Amino acid sequence: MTTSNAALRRWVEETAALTKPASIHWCDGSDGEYRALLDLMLGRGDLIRLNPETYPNCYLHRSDPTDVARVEHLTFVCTPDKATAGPNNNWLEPGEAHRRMDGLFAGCMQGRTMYVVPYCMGPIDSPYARCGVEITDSAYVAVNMRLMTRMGRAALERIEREGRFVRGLHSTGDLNPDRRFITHFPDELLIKSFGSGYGGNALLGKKCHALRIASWQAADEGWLAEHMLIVELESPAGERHYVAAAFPSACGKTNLAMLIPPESLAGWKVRTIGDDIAWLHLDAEGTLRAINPESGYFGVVPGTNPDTNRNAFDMIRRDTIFTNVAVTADNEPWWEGKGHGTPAIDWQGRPYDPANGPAAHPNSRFTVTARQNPSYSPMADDPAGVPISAIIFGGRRRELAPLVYQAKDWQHGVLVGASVASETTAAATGKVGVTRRDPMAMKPFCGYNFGDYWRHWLSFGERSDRLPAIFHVNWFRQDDQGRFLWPGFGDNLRVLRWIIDRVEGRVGARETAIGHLPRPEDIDLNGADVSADALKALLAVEPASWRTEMESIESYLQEYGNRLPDVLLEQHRAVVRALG
Ligand code: SAT
Ligand code: MN
Repeated sequence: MTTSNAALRRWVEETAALTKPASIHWCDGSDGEYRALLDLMLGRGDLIRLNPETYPNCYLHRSDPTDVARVEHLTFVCTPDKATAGPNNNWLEPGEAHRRMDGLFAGCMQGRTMYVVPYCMGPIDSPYARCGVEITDSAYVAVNMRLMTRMGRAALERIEREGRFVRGLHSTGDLNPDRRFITHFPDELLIKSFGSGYGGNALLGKKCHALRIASWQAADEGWLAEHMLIVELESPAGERHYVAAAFPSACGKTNLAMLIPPESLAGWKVRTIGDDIAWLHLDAEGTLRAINPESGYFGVVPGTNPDTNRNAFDMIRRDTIFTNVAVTADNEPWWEGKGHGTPAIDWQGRPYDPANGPAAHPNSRFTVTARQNPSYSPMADDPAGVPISAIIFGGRRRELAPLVYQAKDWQHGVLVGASVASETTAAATGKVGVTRRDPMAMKPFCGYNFGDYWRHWLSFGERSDRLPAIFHVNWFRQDDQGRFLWPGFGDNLRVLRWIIDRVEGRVGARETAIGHLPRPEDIDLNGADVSADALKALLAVEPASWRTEMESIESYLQEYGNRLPDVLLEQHRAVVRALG
């Protein structure tokens, strides 16, 4: 196979000349190709077949133990000018970055197959979708890209029609952490990633393309590329709403996108459009419409069980690739919080010994096509996307942030998004549980200066008067004994209901300095295991703590200097004044 697109042909030739692969394979995305790649990896021991009776067509991949999460300190945005990348990114001068990366890539595919993986982010016939090509020497990447994106022939045909695509060059190299770099060249629509075979470092369609490069394209073209799930909610009366919600990695996006209504809210239907990324465009009427650029999920495994997320639990019973989980004596995948079974072999392939830590890596993942999701919404394939009624920001915070509040308007909502803070998780290497600012949950993923990004967000306020309302939620509040105050999971629908009622103008609110909060009677607790006292604590706004928080937000925002839009500072001052 080859292509009629001369730029792609040339790039493949140049890359082959640099990396010197033994052979080149153009991925067509067929079932036969998928099976052949799985067989190849099974033969090499890169994949282990799991119990074919209980987990048909499921496989385990163990990544290198040093290569189990995104590496933010090794991820770079290489714009000609450092200020364009902003204080939110690591920066390398593009010439220097190319030299360093090309040095690593030189000869790195000797004896290996080079896969050329054309893919489309978004429904193949959507004007909002964008294509890319990943060149990789990893068969694991190729099969994951097939599950996660619209990969293969149809994508290549679209590239040949449009002539435009993002280039992503990837090699696992020798997996030496000292020779591991993930670099982005936004104005060349180019990614070069070396030395990792894991998730967001290696599946370049996901965070590298659909967020870092796409956020840059979006700023230029007037849309938004966001780290958001998209969920469809249908009330018992048949009223439908679509909500987009941004949370940092491993804070429950997949669970919220696949939520199962509690028994007391029977009659509600919740369906998934996407679980990680949303591309948002204004249509001709000024409605904000969202597509999910992905077509599969790369979800956190630990904690998945029939009570927390029955949909996900059932979804990963077949045709799933597991990465870094443990296995039982019956060769079933096992993870902490599975609810049954015992691990025999840990995620590193050693006999399980609790002294070595958890059996499954805390950032172990499943890769599965979205089609297998019992709550899949066919609207995920609509080329026009879905109209968004509400945008939600959230983080993982044991204190301060209430269960839910609504921003006063779009401008205030942008400040609320810019102020998001969250405790770090195992999705990235580094210390877990440290609270850091993670604006719009995009700290690791915004491909340019946050100051300019917030200005871009604010510009939507001038372009439409039909924008979604903006909310902030926190499912992770704890009491002084460290117990969660809110049950989360299915019960989060109680909060989503209030949000929809606000959007529809059906419910009042308590006006506070930080925004509009529900009155306790506005959250339906019928059938929920939440005491009146807990709800009171969840909805409290403590002025003294918020004054401290606002000081910390201000010093964070000031890091962006003259790139920081004045409007955000004005919004900030208004909150401080209202706190008294
Ligand atoms: O490693 S990924 O970026 O794909 C997952 C995540 O951190 O959200
Ligand atoms: Mn994510």
